[in-house]
Amino acid sequence: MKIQKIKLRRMQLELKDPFQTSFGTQTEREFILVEVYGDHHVGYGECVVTSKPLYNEETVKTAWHIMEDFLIPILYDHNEIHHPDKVRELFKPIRRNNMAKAALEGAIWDLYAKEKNITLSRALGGNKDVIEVGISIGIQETTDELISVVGKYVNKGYKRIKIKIKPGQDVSTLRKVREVFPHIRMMADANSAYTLDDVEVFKELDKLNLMMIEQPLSHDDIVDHAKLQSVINTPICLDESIHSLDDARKAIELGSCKIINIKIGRVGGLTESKKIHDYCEIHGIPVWCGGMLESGVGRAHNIAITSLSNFILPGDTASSSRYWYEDIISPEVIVEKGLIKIPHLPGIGYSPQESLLDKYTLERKELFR
Ligand code: OSB
Ligand code: MG
Repeated sequence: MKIQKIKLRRMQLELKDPFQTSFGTQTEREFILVEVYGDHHVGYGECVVTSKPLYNEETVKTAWHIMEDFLIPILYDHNEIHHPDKVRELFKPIRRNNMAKAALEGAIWDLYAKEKNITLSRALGGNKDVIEVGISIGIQETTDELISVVGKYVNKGYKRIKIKIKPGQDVSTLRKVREVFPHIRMMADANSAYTLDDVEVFKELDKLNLMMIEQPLSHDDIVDHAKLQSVINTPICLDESIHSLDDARKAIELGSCKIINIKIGRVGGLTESKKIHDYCEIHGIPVWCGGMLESGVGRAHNIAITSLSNFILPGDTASSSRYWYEDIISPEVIVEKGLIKIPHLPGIGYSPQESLLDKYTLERKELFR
C-alpha cells in the first residue's frame, strides 16, 4: 500500500439520549474520523477519544496532535506498507496514545482489505457470518426508568444487558432489576468507581447471578482486582486496565479477571486486538468487543473484529439507531433479535456518506506525503 494523503476530520454527533457512567455524562459525541487515501481506495478509521480525559488520558486535541505531528510523519517516512500488522511496529517508539494509533491503523486495515477486495472480517481471520450483541445502558435517574429501559432492549432481543453502576446506585438498583427480569443475561460496569473498601458491595452483587462485573476497581490496577476476584464467584471483566497483550497476560497470570473486554482503540489497534484475542483463546479466557459510543465507522470495525472465534460473549455494538438520529454510514448498523450480519462488501463493508460527513464535520485537515 502506498499512502497518498490522509484526511483528519473533527466531527460531532448528538446522542439521542444522554449517556451517564460513573465518570460523567455525555450528550454529544465529539471524535476524529481518519481517511487514508491509497492509489484506488480510501480506508476509514475512527478515533474513539472523547473531549475530556475521563475514560483514559487521551482527548480529541491530544489525539489530533499525536496523529498530525508524530504518527502520520512516521507513515510518510515509509514509501510503502506491505501489511497493516507493520503499523503497530512503526508506531512502537511513540509511547501509549493508543486511540490515536488505532485510528490510523484501522484506516490502513480497511484500505488493505479494499485493495485485496476482501472483507475486513476476512482480512482479520474472522469466521462468523453473524455476531451476537448486547447493549450497554447508562445510569438512569430512577430505578423505575432503568427497569423500563431494560425492558425495551430485552424486547428488542439484545443478547445481554449491561448496566452501569456507581456508589449509591448499585446493589439495591440491580436487585430490583433482577426481580423484574429473573432470567436475562445481565452484567454491571463500574468504570473504576470502587476500591477494595467496597468488597461488601461486590459480595452482594455476587448473589444476583450476573454474567460478570466489568472494571470494578481502579483504571490502572490489576493487583487489587486479583484480590477481589479471589473472594467473589462472579467473573471480573477488565476494560480500562488492559492496554496491550502484555497487560492481558499479566492480568490472566495474576487471576485479576476471567473475561476481557477488547476495545480496539484502548489497545492501540486491530493487530493488538487480534493478539489479545489469540492469547485469551489459548488460555480459556472468553473475550467480547466493547464500545465507545462509536459512529458507524468505529462500529463497522467492532463488527469485523467480533467475527473472530473467541469473541464468545455478546459485545456492546448496538444498532446505529440506538445512539444517533442519523449515522454517517450506509447502510446503518441494524441489530435484529440481538444479531448483526457481517457485511459482504470489501473492507469495513459500510459506506461513509460524504454529504453526512460534511454535515457533521467541525474542522478538517488534509496531510500530504
Ligand atoms: O466502559 O464500556 C465502557 C461508553 C463510553 C466509555 C466507556 C464505556 C462505554 C460503554 C458504552 O459502556 C458502549 C457502547 O454502547 O458503545
Ligand atoms: Mg467498560
